[in-house]
Amino acid sequence: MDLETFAPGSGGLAPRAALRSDAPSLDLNGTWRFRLSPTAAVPDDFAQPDHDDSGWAELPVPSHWPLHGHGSPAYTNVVYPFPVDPPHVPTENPTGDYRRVFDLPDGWSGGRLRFDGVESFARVWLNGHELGWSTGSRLPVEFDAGPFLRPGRNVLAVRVHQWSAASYLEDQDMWWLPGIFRDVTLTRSAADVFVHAGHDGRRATLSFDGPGLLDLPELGVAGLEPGVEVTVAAEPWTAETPRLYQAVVTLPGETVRLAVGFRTVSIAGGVLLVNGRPLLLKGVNRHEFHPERGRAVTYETMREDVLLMKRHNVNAVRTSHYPPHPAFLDLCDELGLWVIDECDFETHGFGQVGWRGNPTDDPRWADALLDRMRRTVERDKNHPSVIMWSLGNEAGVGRNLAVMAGWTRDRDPSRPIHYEGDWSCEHADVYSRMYASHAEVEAIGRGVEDPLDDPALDARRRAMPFLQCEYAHAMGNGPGGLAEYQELFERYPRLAGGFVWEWIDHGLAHPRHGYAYGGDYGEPVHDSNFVVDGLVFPDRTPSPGLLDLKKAFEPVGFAFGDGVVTVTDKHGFAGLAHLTFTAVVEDEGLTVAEFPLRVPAEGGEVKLTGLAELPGGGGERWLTVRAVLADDQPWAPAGHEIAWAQTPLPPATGLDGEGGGAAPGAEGGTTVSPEIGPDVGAAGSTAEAWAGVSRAGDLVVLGGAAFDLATGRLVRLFGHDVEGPRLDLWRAPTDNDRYGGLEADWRRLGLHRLTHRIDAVETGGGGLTVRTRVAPAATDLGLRAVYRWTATDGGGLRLAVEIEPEGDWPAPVPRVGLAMALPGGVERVTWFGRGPGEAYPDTGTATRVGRWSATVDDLQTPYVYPQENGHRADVRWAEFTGAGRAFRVVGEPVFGLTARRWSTAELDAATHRPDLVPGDRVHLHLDLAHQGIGTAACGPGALPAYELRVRPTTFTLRFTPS
Ligand code: IPT
Repeated sequence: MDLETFAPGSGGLAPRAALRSDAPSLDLNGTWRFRLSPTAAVPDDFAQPDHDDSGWAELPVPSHWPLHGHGSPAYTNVVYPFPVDPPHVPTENPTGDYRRVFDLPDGWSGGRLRFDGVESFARVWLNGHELGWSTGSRLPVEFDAGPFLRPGRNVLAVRVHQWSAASYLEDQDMWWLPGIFRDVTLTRSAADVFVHAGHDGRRATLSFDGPGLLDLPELGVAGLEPGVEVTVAAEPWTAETPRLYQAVVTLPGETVRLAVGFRTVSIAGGVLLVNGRPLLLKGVNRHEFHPERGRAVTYETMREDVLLMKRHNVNAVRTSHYPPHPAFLDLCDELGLWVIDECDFETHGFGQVGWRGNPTDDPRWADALLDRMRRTVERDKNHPSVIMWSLGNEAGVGRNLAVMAGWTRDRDPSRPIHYEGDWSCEHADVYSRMYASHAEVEAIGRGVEDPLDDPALDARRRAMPFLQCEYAHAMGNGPGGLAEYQELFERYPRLAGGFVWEWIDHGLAHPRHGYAYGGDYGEPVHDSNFVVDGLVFPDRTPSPGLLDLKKAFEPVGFAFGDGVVTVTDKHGFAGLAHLTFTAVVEDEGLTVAEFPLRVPAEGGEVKLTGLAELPGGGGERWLTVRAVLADDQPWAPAGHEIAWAQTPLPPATGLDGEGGGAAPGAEGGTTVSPEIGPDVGAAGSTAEAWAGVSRAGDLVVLGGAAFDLATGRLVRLFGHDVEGPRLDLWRAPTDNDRYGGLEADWRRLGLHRLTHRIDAVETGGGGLTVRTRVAPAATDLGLRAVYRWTATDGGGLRLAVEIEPEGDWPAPVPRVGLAMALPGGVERVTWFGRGPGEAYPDTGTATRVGRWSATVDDLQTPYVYPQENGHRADVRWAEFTGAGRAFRVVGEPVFGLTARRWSTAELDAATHRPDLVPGDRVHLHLDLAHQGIGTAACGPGALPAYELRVRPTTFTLRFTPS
């Protein structure tokens, strides 16, 4: 049966461009009648116009039926959720029957029924006549409706099968979501036009193929005939300067309007060029996704994506792994993004069976694959934003690639062809890879990569520009290593940049789980949370990873020298004239001066004078320079920050410049008397007095604190019940720790179940010394940890923890720090250090030194799959307030700060956001160091410089009442 044939469809019309036409069209979206059957073996009498569907459900079109209570979604990444036996599909094949009655407007005749996207197999009837069937879920198909349309009432019936032979070609890493999920239209437009608009940096040319005559009034073009090229005085289109011109093509039965952008893509000397200038792609991979609607995204959602990308310095999109809704490309033209438009094609699951039977290399599938490529190119060929065609993703190698590439090259020689799955690049024009390490990217940048066996292919590939179609897997906490990749991309002209994997977490809104991922719908085969690996959370809130990406992608560079800042223009095309520059001087995070910087349009050195003479409040002095939009842009308002940098300055002369202390108006430690809890105070009156230390029953009292005499653990601090700081090496593994294998090493070592042996609790020398050995069971590895507590002026305490490893530690450790618990009444943290967001050794480049404040709740980064998060880096001091009390922790010189209302064990055990329930304590981590984040969930782990190895060290903090 058709469901199990290699053919792509039957009855569809030749593919053509998506165009804005004045021909009448009827929007058939809306509420349809719907019936779901468990198999395909259901009579098709429902297609008859008089069929009684009164007992059927209603379903919106466009939508996916599993998101409307019919069946459920299922997620797999690489593997097929059915046996690999092409072209056969399971008998259990959810089949959705759709009916829609519409009235034909008076005087209407002829037309085409257009489906912009149906997953995965659609058979279509109009008034009981079968028009044909189609596959290619993310591709349009049109059927000639003319002969079967009737005046007045018409009945459209569509049968959609979830599984078909075509499902083997659609093994993308995403939810399987059947249904009519894009628009359905009856249109009388039949036009097809291919506009060619080039620009070599000086000269623009215009021509087109198709019937009709073209006018472009703004450029004085009138009545241009097909096939005739004219030179015009057009400004170039670039993603930075998306200049569009409105053209009108008048055809016999209709007039179409196109937004024309003039640009030329070329490759010269192994460098990717646009309009003769090098192009650096600062890209993301975008799946279409909405947490309630799946891939049935609205215009508002598409626009939100483009705006968010533009606001975060993203300049390119790979439409992974299928052509997007056509309106998305209109938005890319209008607002400016470079696009790699990818065919709806992936056969990754054949990799599981040694690529046996891969459709890519089976001639029986050639028509289907060519059909997909044609429908991609024909639909999207007029978009200036589209600069490359991609044959698909992860489809292995084989002869059908030649068929797809050959046709494409012939049809559109103006755009290079991309395909990552064949590293020999036999059919591609650019060398593309995914998740290559920094070292390999550098070797490719220098042109010294390992050769291919075939010398001719090797020579060809060596002359190609290189891009990473996927890198920096943004799953959970991370990605680490962005800045280092960007540095390489900017250093070597052959490197044309890349596309971070991926834009959005595909977490589906779920009544119990918050956001669902693979397995939450009981799928027997699934890939868990690998579908949640985006730069924005499912609701499109930017994650810290997106903020870091914005920093890495900044199109302006700053370098500080002696009394100067050198500003570099890193735009490809736009220059700096649209930006204004400001500088601010802060003393311990409080502004002491703010002034404009005059930066030449092409960049250069700007003198900074008089900064040392500025009077100020004391403490660390920092200069921050910023580049912001001078005027409103269509994608962001004036004042929107594009780039920034910071440098420390010498502190103001003649004032207290000691870090960690003198915040104007916020420091008064010497006048505050230490408060010890009433219980301690009472016992204290009979205490045996030691030098600087006193004894109160089972407690040792020192400064404003009390310790358990037996364990040496802190129990009271400035009136708070606390559980004393003790050494901690564990963190709730990140996705990168987990999938990259570090978590398994750590659990094998037992780092999540350290024991703390107390060897001695000693008083003397005005302080308390607690000697311990911290070690997991069943191993001879351990750390000697000596806690030395001393009193400081004003009732405070200093803690120096000396750490001495024993044994041969085979792996990096998650963290080295101190964990303690505070009462739940602690609500807010104000700190001077890096912020406002989280930062780990190889992430958090978006954070800057300043004074920040947040509630404990707001310190959490709500990763869909709970994991280590929220660490604030390089904290000089932090003040904890709540329940009418306050105290400070001061670094000597800095520490890492994490505070949460659940323990690390609870965070570790949680699998969805709602699992995290606030308890009655605030769990505080004061860290010396963390293991880097990396991107080992898919790709390289943390670079060696960011690995945390245990070594002898001392970690010093002060606790002060305030
Ligand atoms: C790569 C896929 O192309 C992408 O779709 C996604 O699945 C990503 O992995 C992981 O999230 S392929 C992988 C084998 C490198």
